[in-house]
Amino acid sequence: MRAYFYDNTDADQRELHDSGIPVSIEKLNSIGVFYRHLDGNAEEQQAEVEKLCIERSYKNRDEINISPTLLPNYEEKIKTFFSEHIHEDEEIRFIIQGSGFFDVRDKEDRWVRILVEAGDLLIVPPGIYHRFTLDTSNYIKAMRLFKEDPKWTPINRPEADSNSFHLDHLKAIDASG
Ligand code: KMT
Ligand code: NI
Repeated sequence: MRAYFYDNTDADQRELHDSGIPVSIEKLNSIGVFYRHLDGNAEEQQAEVEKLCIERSYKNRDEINISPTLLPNYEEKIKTFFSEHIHEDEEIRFIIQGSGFFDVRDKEDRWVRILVEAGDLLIVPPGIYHRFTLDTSNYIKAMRLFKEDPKWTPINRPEADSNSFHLDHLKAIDASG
């Protein structure tokens, strides 16, 4: 995992877009984003995932392979993933193979780019504006975890500006200083 401010250039979304200004894990935590790397082999990592599911009451999960050949409706999906959106549920993503970028908005509405790789686990809070893209390797396999039944519908910007989950998120990160 590596996090930094996005450089906002017009280059392809799959490029690094590294502004050269790093973002710390503490800063991610202050906007409600949590990160862990799960050590060990696949079995040990899976045991950690099970523990987290119990601690945070997650009941459902799926696995997704994202690449031009593996994901049905790839072009359309990749556009949807990269449209700035929120969800009304917390999202956990565990990266099994490959890599990609989650971009999340900070308190000042700047994009923070988070490079995730195999073994990385990210918790994205409800109501935060974010988006996802593959990097130039064009492949990621991720486990997506859900508290209840998968609630897929992303709510895009600007419709979500007045969404109560988004407003609650803004309040929560403001209170965290
Ligand atoms: C999202 O919310 O954009 C996603 O779940 C992207 C796919 S998970 C790597
Ligand atoms: Ni999302």
